[in-house]
Amino acid sequence: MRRPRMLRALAAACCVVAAALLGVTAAAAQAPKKPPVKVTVNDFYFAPTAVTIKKGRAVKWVWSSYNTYPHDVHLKQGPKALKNKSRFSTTTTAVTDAHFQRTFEVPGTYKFICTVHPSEMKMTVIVKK
Ligand SMILES: [Cu+2]
Repeated sequence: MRRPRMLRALAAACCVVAAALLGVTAAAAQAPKKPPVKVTVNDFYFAPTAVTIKKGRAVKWVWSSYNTYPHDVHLKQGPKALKNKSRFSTTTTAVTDAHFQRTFEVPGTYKFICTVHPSEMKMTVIVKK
């Protein structure tokens, strides 16, 4: 009579492990990583000029292949809690064939400009909790 009880206990332990594994899979399936929001960098505008995302999501700036002028992405103003603000600016300009992607973990309002065309090229990213 000892053996079946042990087998039952073993089977139960296996179920617990299986459930835990399934739980991990289910949780991953419930929260798929959303693709980055695309913003195009054009002569002489960002499109769209306003993006609202939930924290944890990324924005990807993609330079248009039609551009004939250089542009960059520069964070002019960000949330107070944001550290390492320079991470949200490109270090060089590009005309075409460039992209710049950043994930936004700190909620708040982010104001971007192109430093080559600061009066024309502006955009905002709003990050919600
Ligand atoms: Cu520009």
